[in-house]
Amino acid sequence: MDYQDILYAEADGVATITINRPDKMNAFRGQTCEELIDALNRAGWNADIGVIVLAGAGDRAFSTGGDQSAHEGAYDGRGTIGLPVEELQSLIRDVPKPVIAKVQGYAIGGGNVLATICDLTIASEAAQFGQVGPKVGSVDPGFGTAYLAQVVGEKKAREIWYLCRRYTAQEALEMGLVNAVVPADELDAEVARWCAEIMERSPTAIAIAKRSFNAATESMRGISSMGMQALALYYGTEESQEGVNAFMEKRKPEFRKKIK
Ligand code: 2NE
Repeated sequence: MDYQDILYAEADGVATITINRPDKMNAFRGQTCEELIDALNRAGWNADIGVIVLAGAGDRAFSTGGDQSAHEGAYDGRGTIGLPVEELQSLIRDVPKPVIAKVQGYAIGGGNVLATICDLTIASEAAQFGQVGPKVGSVDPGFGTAYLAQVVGEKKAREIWYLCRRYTAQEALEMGLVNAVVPADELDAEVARWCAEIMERSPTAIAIAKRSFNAATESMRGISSMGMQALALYYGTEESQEGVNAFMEKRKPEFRKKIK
């Protein structure tokens, strides 16, 4: 597959997959998801690869989630909501090797969900995390919500979703959303150090450990697919479209006016 939206590189047993849409803050469209799925399968089932790093191009964003400019109330590709996002999220869990999110800037919306699902997250001091769904007419059910609660606890996860605040890298570290925070200019080296350490460990033991961790939260996959079906219906409502339109028009959404 020729990639338009991502970059793919392999070195020293590490596959680095970079969302390469910096002008869109690395927001993903259908094409991006398809390419990420292809790249994750390529790296995930290559026995020479021991670790996968998921990153965003440029210095502003890891990813800010679904591309709102390609959305207008409904995406138009494969997958329940018109984006194969549940397949992408599942695959991060299904590849039998650790996936590390390297977060240098914003991990917002579906971008934060991708980072959350990754096995490990290493962040720069400049990174910011948060969910925006209820601000922009969306929600990421299952892995984005219920699994987040497994990671940061119920109260914090509900705060993150209901209030849509942004959190600093240090706050994300304190709530267990990231594993380490380093100065921006040390991020690449720190991620390389974690990868090198993992490469010294038994790949089969790690694969079994990953699958064992996954098994305990496997019911989230069912919540995700059920929830995506609901999300597809929600995207067809005026309430959701008001969120998308308000974001694109840079104004405050008036959700309650739309609820009859
Ligand atoms: C990321 C954030 C917090 C940045 O805020 P700020 O104030 O620093 O910058 P600004 O002006 O908001 O954004 C800069 C440019 O990036 C674009 C903006 O539209 C803006 O474009 P220009 O005016 O310069 O042309 N931009 C940022 N994020 C974008 C996006 N996702 N799609 C398209 N353009 C984007 C702030 O921008 C923010 O909160 N963004 C909201 C992100 C958002 O709504 N994400 C989608 C959530 S829904 C989702 O991810 C999802 C899911 O979780 C599950 C299934 C399907 C979708």
